[in-house]
Amino acid sequence: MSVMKILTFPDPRLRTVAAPVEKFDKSLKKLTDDMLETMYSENGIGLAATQVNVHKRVIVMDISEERNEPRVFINPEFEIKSNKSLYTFSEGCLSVPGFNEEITRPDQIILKWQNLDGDNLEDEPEGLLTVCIQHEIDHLEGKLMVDYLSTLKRDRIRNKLNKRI
Ligand code: GNR
Ligand code: NI
Repeated sequence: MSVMKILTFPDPRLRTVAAPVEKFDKSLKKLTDDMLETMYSENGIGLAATQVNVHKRVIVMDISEERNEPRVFINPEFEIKSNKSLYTFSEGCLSVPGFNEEITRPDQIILKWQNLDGDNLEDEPEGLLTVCIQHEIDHLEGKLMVDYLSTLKRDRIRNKLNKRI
């Protein structure tokens, strides 16, 4: 396994729309192992392939306290069950390091995805998983947490991150 380099905002490669996975082979398993190692090494709760410059529809996640429940979502999609119930959460992003921002999202969704064998799965998640999966699917669409903020806030974050190096 190996730790991969994470792209940071405003790297234009984070704006790439990821392509669906068609081959459920060994190299897909290796990618998810490397992504999990990368996520754990950065203490993240999720990681989208886009963030490691692989433009395929692959997400890894572990929202457990003990950090021993790795999950893999291939070709994930969600449908909003109801827009009536919204949830505001202070989100962080490994591609926007050092910033936490409150973001409001629908919290009743139907989630569909495939596992590493290509089996189709479906669930109605709750709580943190609902927030995290929407955050990660945004990455696969080239969308970032900062896109939910005002232009002023986004520009401030961009300036600070540009000055960092
Ligand atoms: O580690 C992460 N924490 C987090 C907290 C609240 C909402 C979403 C997240 S995902 C983030 C890791 C990351 O950047 N995934 O893309
Ligand atoms: Ni993120």
